[in-house]
Amino acid sequence: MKTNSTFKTRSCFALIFILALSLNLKGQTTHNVSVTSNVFTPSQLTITVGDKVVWKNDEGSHNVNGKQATFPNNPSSFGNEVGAAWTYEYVFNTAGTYNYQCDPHAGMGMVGKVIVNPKTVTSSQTMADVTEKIRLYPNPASEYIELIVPSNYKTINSVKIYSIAGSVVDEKTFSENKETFRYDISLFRNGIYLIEVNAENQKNVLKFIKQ
Ligand SMILES: [Cu+2]
Repeated sequence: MKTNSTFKTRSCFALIFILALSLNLKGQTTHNVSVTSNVFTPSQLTITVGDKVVWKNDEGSHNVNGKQATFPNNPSSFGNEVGAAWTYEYVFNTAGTYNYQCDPHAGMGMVGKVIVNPKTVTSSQTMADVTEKIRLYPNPASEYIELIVPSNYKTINSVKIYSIAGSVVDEKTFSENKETFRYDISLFRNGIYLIEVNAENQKNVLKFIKQ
C-alpha cells in the first residue's frame, strides 16, 4: 500500500519532469522590457515565434499599445491601458514585425518594436523529422549507451543526463564533429534516465534505462 503510493508519487514527479522538459523543448524564451520615463528598454527586440515578452512598468504612468487600430500592419493586436506599476505580458504566435507605443509619450519617442522570426530548423526539415533521427542503443543498457547521429546534424554540441527525479547527473560539451557518441554508464545506479542532446541548435530528449 505504502510502496504503491510512493511509486505513484514518484511516477507523478517523473511525468511532471518529462512534461517540463518537453515544454522546454518547444523553446519558449521570455524577453523582458523595462518601462520607465520615457523609454522602453530595450526598445527593439528580435524574438522567435512562441516567445513571450514581459513589460514591467517601474516608473510613471505608461502603457503598451500595439493594437492594430494604431498599427494596422501589426500581425496581431496587443497592449494594455495606461497606468502605473503594472506588468504586462504577451506571447507572439505569428511571425512578423510589431510596432507599439506608449500613448501618453509616443510624441516624446516612447516607442518600441518586436521582430518575430519564424522557428528555424536546419535544412528544410520539420522538427519531427529531425527528432526521429538521433538513435540511442542499447536500451535498456548496462555498460554504455551509444548515440547515432545522422550526418545532417554535423555536431553534437553537448549532452546532459538527468535522473528521472530531475537532477543533472552529468554534462559534457564537445567541439569536434561526432557521428556516434559512446557514453559509459557502468557506474550509474539502475533506473530511468533522460539524455538531452544538443546538436546544431536542435534539442532532443531521449530516455534510456540502466539495468
Ligand atoms: Cu510612457
